[in-house]
Amino acid sequence: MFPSSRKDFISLTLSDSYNNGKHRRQSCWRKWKQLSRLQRSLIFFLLALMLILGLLSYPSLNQDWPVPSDREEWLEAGEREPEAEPPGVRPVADPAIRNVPGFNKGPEVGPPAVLPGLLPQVVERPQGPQGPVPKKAPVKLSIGWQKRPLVSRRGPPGFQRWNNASDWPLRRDQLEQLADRADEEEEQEKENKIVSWRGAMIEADQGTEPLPSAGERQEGGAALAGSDVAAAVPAPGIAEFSEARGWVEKDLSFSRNVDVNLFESTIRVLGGLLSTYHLTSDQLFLEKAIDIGSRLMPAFNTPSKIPYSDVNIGKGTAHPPRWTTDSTVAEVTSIQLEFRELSRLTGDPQYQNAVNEVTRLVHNLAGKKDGLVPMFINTNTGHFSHKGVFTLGARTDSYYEYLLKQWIQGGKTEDSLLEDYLHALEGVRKHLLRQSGPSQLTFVGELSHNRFNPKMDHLVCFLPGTLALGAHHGLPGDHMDLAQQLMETCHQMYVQMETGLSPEIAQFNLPPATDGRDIHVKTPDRHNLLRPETVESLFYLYRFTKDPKYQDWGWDILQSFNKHTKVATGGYTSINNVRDPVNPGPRDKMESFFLGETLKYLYLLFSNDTELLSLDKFVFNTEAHPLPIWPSPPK
Ligand code: DMJ
Repeated sequence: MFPSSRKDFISLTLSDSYNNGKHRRQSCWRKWKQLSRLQRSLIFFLLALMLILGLLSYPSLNQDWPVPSDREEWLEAGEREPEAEPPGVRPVADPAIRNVPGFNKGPEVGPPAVLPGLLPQVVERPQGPQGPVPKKAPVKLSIGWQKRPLVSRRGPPGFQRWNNASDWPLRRDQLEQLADRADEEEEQEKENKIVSWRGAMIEADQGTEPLPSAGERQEGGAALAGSDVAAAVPAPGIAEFSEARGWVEKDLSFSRNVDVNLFESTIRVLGGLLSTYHLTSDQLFLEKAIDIGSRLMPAFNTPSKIPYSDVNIGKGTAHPPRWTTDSTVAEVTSIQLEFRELSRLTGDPQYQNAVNEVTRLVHNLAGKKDGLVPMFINTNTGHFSHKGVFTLGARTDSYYEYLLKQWIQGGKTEDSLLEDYLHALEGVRKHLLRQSGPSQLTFVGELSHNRFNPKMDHLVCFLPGTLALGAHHGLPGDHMDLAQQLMETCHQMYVQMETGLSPEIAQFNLPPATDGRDIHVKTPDRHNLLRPETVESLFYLYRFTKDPKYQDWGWDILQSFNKHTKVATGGYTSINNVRDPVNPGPRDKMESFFLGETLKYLYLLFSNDTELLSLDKFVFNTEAHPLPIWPSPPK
């Protein structure tokens, strides 16, 4: 045998060798042994310190740098776009959809209930006491950045053309007007040729789907993408809907040995199927909804009744992620609209009992800060974990959204939901709301162990829409005031970027700002995933105020998507860098929510028909799938 020094020599000379690791380890061990006791103790101390610091910063790290998880693997698999748009495919937003009788036929529901003493369906002017955020002067931006030219179009003519479904067929004068614009439309329609639901469609061998560029296949997730997007075109009679229906009937089977994420499967698949059922009255979609809903139920078999994140829908087993027994608060509190609706439709209370129990537990839970919730909850103890970080962004966002929306869904009778929602808004005003410098943009930051962090996820841009929805349903007028201020901020998160597209996360300057900029973006946060939250809120704000500036803002965003994220061979892609219009860094990946949500909200934003999925008859789940407001309160 060679003496150890000989081995050291060999390990160095064979540094490229595949088995060089063993020699390197031996060499390290030898060096370690040569260290003095003091040196070794010092190294131990430093390692222990790093470990403790690492553990302490886990919640924020976890948020900023999400660890790849089963959920993300599922999403990765489920949100791919096609290699190329098949020939002859019509865009989702094809105006023909507007010509389909029954497109807007939801179930007959009674008039929405009214909060005593407050008028519903009226957009109230700002009134009453403001929160800690002082009334701001009109935004006047002194940004040194390159200003993009303002495009002042209110939606593509193709969208406006069918702007009142209930008035179809159009009156003669409307038709004449339209004829005048025919050329312009033809031009425009080329540009607006978006994607068909086939864009996320599954090949005959279900369970695989093509990726945009390489013809690569991705296992799993096909059902998620397919159901999410099928629900974007629920118009019986149009070719693509029958194709989608055919796929659901023949190929969509949930009898598969696969782990799925409870939340994503609920909001996309269950929500999509329930919504399609309501829009079409086609029993097939209800049957499929019952199938997937029942298969997700094992997630609730936990010691605390707080569901696990993952379920194997074939085996009927559930488990938390590999690295923790925690679930994400937003995930366990944003499945209620769907499961409650499933119980109402089937008459089987098991679904609503399971999700109502989660709501009850969270309602009574200690560890909130003026109604704001931490990001994690433990499935064994049922208690919040990693306390001390409060955000309206990732991991808590839709908790707040579903408090209001469940209250609306149930006919505004479940007081504890409204209490929690109003209490949380107090918490937002008290702890998270600030104004940036120099332009006084109102934004929602984060609180991390009592330290304010002026950081806002794009995800938070759901809030203007939710606030406006609450005001529409009778909550105080200052909710609408705040909604409009936050809407302006979300708009600025787009227009201040060189591509006209928002980054995933924005950092706001707190006054006094030294460099004249309100918004900064950290390098790892410069991506854009084609998210819907801003256009979602624009839709609500436009519906309730009829202020055309919201359509203009949405139109500008669509133009920017077209300019920087459209893929020549078909579909759209997430990009790496919203600050670089020359090379935005296409990722070759299109999330299914771009079709299911972003395009749907743009479509609705550009329509002037308030009866198109009326907000007095429907409540949209967090994946933009409309579910009916119940005609009578829940039992
Ligand atoms: C959607 O899947 C849902 O809206 C969810 O609540 C969080 N955001 C994504 C899209 O950004």
